[in-house]
Amino acid sequence: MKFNTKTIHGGQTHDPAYGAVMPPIYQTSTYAQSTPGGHKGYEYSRTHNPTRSALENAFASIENGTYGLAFASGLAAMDAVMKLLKPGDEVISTNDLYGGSYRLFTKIFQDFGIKFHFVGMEKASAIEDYVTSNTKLIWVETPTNPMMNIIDIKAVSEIARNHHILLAVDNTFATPYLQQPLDLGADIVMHSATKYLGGHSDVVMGALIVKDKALADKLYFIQNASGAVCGPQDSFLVLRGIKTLHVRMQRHCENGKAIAEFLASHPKVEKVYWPGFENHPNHEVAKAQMKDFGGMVSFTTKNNNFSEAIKTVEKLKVFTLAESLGGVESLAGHPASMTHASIPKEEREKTGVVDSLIRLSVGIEDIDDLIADLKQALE
Ligand code: P1T
Repeated sequence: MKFNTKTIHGGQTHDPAYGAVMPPIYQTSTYAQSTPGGHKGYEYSRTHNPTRSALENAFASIENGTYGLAFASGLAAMDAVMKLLKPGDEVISTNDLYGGSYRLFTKIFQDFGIKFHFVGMEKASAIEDYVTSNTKLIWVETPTNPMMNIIDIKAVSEIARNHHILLAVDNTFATPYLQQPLDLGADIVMHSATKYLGGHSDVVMGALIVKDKALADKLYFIQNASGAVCGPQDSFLVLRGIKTLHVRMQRHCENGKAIAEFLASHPKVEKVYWPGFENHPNHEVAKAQMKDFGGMVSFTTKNNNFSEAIKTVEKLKVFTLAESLGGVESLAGHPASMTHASIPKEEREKTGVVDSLIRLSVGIEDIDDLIADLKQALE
């Protein structure tokens, strides 16, 4: 099955009860048993729920994986991955990443005795300097949030394999429409399904997808034992969202390109971060591992002026000033004071998250309206 068919049919069967084409929302916490243990595969909805199972099968299908797991949020999915580790283990992570991911690592798991190294992985070989016998996980976000750095997944996976280290890739920005990390050698794919997979800014959810059965069994155990699962209604919404992922992504990419080019030619703009530009430092890697360049664009206003950037985002009318990304509607954010405020100023500025940085999640509205909106806000 090709990707555009998988988004609609992947892992799906018609409901066995009445042939419903969409899986019903099984709004139940528990399931009747004829005798202790005599059930139809479902005992309790923290462990399994048929609507969630349908979604988990879809996750596995679109990422070319074998096993999918759905969680209450993207961070809950990451939390489950971190629980594979033990005190003394070390993690090497991209140095530019979602502020909440950095917070989970440094404010929760560091206190449990796990050591984190935040490394610029634009040259994959940089990872080698941080590998020790305790390194158990490499965490990659690509494109990174919000600087749009591109990490070569295949090159990192070779390093991971040589040292017997697990490689997890946060595929939230790219989605499997643009890149499929398991095919490039990753062991775990993670999503904030809140974003493009859901696609309509109406649900918070996370996903993990793996190929290996032993790894899947460990994660299913953690999912059930820790219990950060999503409900059936949210499962239904994300399943519905996935069915249009390929058409939405196509428009996100077209609009993203037009906005990046518009911003690059605007006199009030200092620098535009978008992997589709030939002068993006890892443009060639992006071209090789991604089908297109996505709908996320970051830029700085001239003179790194905090109040200028704030004024610009406040003036936007079609773009909504809000956290999050990946929905059909365009959003603008100011990472330094919003999504990345939990990273100390000194740390975030090292990676480029300066006070004048604005991040756009370019939606699928008419491009003329989006450009006109940015124009009036910048001028
Ligand atoms: O918000 P949640 O579903 O828990 O997902 C966390 C997360 C993980 N990884 C990436 C790359 C993300 O962008 C996010 C969430 N990000 C935002 C809310 C944001 O505005 O960047």
